[in-house]
Amino acid sequence: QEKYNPQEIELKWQKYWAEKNIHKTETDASKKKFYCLEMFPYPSGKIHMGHVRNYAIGDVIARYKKMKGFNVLHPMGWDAFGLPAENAAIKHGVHPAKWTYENIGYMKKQLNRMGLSYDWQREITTCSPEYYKWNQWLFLKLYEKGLAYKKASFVNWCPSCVTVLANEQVIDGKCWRCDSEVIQKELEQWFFKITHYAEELLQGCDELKGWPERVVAMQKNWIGKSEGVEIDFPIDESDEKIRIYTTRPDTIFGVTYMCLAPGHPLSESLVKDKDKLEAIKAKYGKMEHKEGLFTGHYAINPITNEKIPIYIANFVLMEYGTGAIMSVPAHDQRDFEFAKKYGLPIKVVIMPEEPSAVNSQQSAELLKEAFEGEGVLVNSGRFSGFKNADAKKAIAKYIEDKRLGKRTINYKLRDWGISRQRYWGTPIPIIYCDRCGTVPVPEKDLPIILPENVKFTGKGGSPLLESEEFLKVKCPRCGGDAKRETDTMDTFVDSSWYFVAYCLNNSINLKSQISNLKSPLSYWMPVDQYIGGIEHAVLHLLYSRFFTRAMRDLGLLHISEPFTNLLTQGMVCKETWRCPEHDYLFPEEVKDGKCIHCGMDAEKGRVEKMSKSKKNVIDPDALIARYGADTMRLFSLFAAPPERDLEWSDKGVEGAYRFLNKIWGITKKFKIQTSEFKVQDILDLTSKLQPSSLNLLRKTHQTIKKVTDDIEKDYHFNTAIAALMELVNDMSSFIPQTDEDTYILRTAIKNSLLMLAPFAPHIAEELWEAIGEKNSIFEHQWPEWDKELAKEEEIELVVQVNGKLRAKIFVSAGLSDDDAKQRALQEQKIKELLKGRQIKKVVVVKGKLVNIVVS
Ligand code: ANZ
Ligand code: ZN
Repeated sequence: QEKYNPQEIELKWQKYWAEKNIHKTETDASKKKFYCLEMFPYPSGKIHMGHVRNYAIGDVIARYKKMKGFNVLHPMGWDAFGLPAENAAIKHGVHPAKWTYENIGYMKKQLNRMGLSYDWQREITTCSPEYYKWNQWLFLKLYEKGLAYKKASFVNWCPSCVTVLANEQVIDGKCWRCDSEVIQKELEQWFFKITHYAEELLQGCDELKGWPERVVAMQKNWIGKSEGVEIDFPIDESDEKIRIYTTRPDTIFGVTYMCLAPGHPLSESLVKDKDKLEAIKAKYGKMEHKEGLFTGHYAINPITNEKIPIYIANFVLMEYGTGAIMSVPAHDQRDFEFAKKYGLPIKVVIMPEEPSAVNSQQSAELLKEAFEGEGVLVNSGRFSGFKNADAKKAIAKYIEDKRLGKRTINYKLRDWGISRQRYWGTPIPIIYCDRCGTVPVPEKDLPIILPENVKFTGKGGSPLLESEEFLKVKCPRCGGDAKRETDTMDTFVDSSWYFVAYCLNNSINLKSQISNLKSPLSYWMPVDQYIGGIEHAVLHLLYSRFFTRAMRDLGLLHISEPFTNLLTQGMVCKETWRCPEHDYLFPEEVKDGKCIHCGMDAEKGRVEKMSKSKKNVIDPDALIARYGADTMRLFSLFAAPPERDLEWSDKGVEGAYRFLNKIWGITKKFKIQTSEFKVQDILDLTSKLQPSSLNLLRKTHQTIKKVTDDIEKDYHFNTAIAALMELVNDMSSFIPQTDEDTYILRTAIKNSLLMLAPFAPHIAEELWEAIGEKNSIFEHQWPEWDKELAKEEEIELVVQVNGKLRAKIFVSAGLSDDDAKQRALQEQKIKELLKGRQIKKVVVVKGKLVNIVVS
């Protein structure tokens, strides 16, 4: 008998799918659609097990939905701009484009070798001009609407390399290249006004019913709505006022100083020593090291009329509230630390209500940290004695009545800074002219192509700054000499709308879709199921939600939320190994618990996320070469539910492989025994069947029900596969004796193959062909179950108390011992008998009886 040879059959079917174009999708308004999307990868070079898991999950969903009759869109592409390509250029002298496209070529082969059902016609590569042209077009549209704008903002700056650094290039506050201290420098930057949609993005969170709660909470938190009060503090001996924002007006009697952000307009006029101001600006935003600078000026607390010193502080953000705060060291930890550092007074104005907690709060001298809890106001004039929650309202009202300020709402969400001083990104379509100022590139001149011919030295910033061919341009307004913007866009821009681009079947033309009622965008959007890593819980998902709204307002989309359901898959983990001499070891470097290099005992460490640095990685290529893609897919789906972490186990992989061999063996063995027997009516047949046959028939239908339910309910592939394995076990121990028996077994085989197909598509196709089917298994419908046959068989269970028969109950045949015990104990008659007596022991004899032993 023929052996299961995964290499051979997998390549055969991959070729078949490609030649028959089986994964191609057409827009078809007469069909129900399902848009299944996995987060597209960065083409770093090779796929890793994290990708394998992500894409295996997506592929099962896509293939399953197709068998359920949906018109499925399942595309793939490349998040191809970004820093690593540029670093490779600096290090190895390869052009970023070459590096990127070579990686894409290799990774695409790897994905195809996994047997993923992508419609490659719709492939997107974000670094291609056909794609980034539309980044530029969207930028111009946002610019027209005032949703893209320029302002000064701080960036990481290495004074010795004279260049801007991305956050990833700042390591422990130092430059990654030269190790010198990184400072904050103010530069003009482009922003997208995501705050325009802050409230809508927040409200929309309540609609995200198909998202993990944790992710929704992270989105809300990031938007960070807070309600507070703006209050004007007059500057002493001046006509100017400082407007502050606080969420704690109840603490206003405890204000002992105030702080401005280094970039606050008043900072310039209040601080004489410009060097000192520059020094604190360079440390802007570093929350761990709070630094301040006394301005020499004072302000007046408008409620108490106390005179308080004005400081500049690096932890006060210009982008939040009003860029100025009133400082209450007794009740705010940051203010407390600052006050201790600069010897500023601390005044307690809130006491905890429980007397036991009061002692340490009584005097400012005794405070070891700020008291940020709830309590009652003290030292607060006419508001003393108020509960602080009430005082918040009362004081806010008082401030409004006296016209000292007003209630406001603030969001933590900042506008999205998209300027990057990098080469490998989308050029921002802006031209600077000495006469006309900032001029947007006319639509007809798009795309602005990234010049190929540039030098990568790694010194002095973006190579675009030195590219004459790129820089020099005629002003579109006056025709005079002008200069191009050299900043490129944050690569998160690319990934904020790629899911929209896939719908356009690789002839991306957004403009033609405006107000187009028959647009494929209105058919395919939103994405029905999005699958990806939790690391994107905030930025990528928020930016995509923002872009979807912006595109809606441009008349491109008819929806507001891009992703109806979101699945964040868990990590792939594996134990680590180290040896005293060679530190972390690859799995191949450990033999019989010893390091193969030095023979010393290797120590097994914790199970951790697979990573190159810990060397606890498995190479997908090697795994496929050994077991085939179907085994790799099956294992990664079977070992844990999708949203949980998955622990790698060689035994588990072996188990998956054995299972595939088993189903292979049974199918091959029984495929030729044709039976002339034809069923007219399954139920009519059941009365004539042997009990063993009837059981297998029942089991088949029960399994179809269970597998379908598990997939439908949160994609519980692990339990679905387990059920399928059980059925296959029953099939292998079944010995058909009559034609009817053979028929029942073949029914079981056929249905197992259909259920196996989304998980292990190649072997399913091969065996499908072996049982004489002519078309691809994926053109067949997902199996249905018969309600009667899928019913769990009921059996009678005897319940004894101290060995005496006391009751009989009916339970389903497959009931676990624990559940049988619970059912027996809950039986009314038994409950009464047990009243007041102590249960010593409960004995369960599976399928027969439960005996309760009492004193
Ligand atoms: C006085 C006060 C007393 C504050 C107290 C807190 C506790 P949330 O709730 O996160 O919105 N703040 C305001 N603007 C700021 C800025 N630009 N940079 C840094 N901090 C700023 O935070 C609001 C609180 O953060 C405000 O309330 C203010 O400090 C501070 F016992 O005012 B509070
Ligand atoms: Zn001009």
